[in-house]
Amino acid sequence: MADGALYITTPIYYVNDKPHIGHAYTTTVCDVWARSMRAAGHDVFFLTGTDEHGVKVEKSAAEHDTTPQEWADRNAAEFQKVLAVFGLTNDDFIRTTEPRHTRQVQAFVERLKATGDVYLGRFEGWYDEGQEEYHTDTKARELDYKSPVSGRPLVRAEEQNYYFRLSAYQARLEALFAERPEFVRPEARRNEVLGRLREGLQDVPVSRTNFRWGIAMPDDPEHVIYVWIDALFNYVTALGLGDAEPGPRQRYWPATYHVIGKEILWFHAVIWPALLMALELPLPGCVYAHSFWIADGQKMSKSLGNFVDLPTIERFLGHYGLDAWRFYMATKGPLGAHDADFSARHFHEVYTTDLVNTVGNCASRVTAMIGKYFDGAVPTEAPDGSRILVAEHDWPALASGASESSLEAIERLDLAGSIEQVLGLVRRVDGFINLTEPFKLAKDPGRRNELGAILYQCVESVRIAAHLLEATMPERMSQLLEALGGRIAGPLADAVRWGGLQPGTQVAKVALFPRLEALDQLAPSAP
Ligand code: ME8
Repeated sequence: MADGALYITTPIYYVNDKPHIGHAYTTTVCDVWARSMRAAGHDVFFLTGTDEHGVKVEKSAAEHDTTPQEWADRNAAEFQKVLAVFGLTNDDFIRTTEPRHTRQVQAFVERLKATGDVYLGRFEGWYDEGQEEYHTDTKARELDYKSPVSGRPLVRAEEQNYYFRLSAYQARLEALFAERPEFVRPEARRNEVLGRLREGLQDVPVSRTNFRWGIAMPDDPEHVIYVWIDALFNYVTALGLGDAEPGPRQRYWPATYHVIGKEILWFHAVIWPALLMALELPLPGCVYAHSFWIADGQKMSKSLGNFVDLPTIERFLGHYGLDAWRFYMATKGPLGAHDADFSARHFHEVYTTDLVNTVGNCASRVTAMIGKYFDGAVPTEAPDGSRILVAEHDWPALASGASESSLEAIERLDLAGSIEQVLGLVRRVDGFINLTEPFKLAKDPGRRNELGAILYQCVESVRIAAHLLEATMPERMSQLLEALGGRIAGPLADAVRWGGLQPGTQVAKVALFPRLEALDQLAPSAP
């Protein structure tokens, strides 16, 4: 991964929909990564925001008897509320109706007109009105001339528009994909893009005349900049890259990760890099396209009304707590090539197995024994100067192995893999307690040093685990670190170094994750 400043982005969400699990998910994934990278000592910028222009917003505003701007304001506020509810630490929230964005989009498009990459021309194609997207003849045939999202017929449309010369970037895009296999992840998504790229690229419209709610084309205000082009630029306008004086945020470009859902991959993996090439700007490190949450085995859709929406999520938060929600998102979410099924039963199983029985139980066992046998003062690991190797467990090596693997995995955005390394360490501590039976040793005053050594190794491993899990579960892990005498300042690699916990430190007994009844329905009104 690149050194220095790091930059992670979510898609900017349409304001004509209410926030649901999908939006919360992508933003939470980025948040866990951003928190981890900050903890590791990097200079991180984490961006999210809202996509506020286009026909859909214009239409829904009219349906709600209000202006597009007011409608956008109202719904952008809903999305901002989500950030607080989920404890998200974004550094900025960009709205495409803000002057800082519109001004820079116009400047970028003007530059593209000047280079000849944007030109006025005629276009005919198969148009998906709901998605505001054109399909090629081949693709339209494959789709049986129906929208893959709404199922409504594609319409044959012809327009005089400004176009972006995407076709001119075919060879450079092919070279990009060949040279940088990590540019699109996961692998299955990359293969899909490659397949479509090989069919050949056509130029794409960058302006429309069939709606008004958008950014005017420079020097031709009859034309409004196509909402997708407007939206993609958010990633650089938030950093001020289109301004005459780009300012200090330009150090974050290029983005380390653009995290998106798989349905918007083409725009991000092909159109966006081509636009950047045309503008001679560096390309992002990786476009990461995750799969979808489905609910109780079915695709979530408006018509089925089975979106896991904000009120439903709030019931889970109220019952299990924010950290449990974030843990479930991070470990069981659809980051890989397959969709993930959200079910209340599965959520409850994961909560009980991993949080109550593993992390919570281990932390409370270890802190309770130190309370009972050492009056809460951390014992000495090796009182006679030599490390006691009990039951062939080399704890410093085990802990540093787990830390390194966990940090490596999170850099690759493998959240589940990163967390699994830490859970593995915690499970080993539990197994070690069962094996060495400190509660029996405690009865023999002659084995006090051994007892102390065992408990030191356990509590030090738990402390290291707490640091590594803090990006995912900030509330409970900071509570645990407080109980273990406070967090160690400095970069994560130092905080997780073996031996950080000083003998004599007072630790308090903790109860992190209470055993709970199952919340067995997704929605209060579900049958
Ligand atoms: O597409 N599972 O905005 P959008 C997981 N404005 N993630 C999901 C999901 C699901 N079932 N449903 C949605 C747009 N998402 C454009 C983007 S970017 C320059 C412009 C998440 O409001 C996922 O990240 O439809 C997906 O890509 C995004 O929400 C789409 O949000």
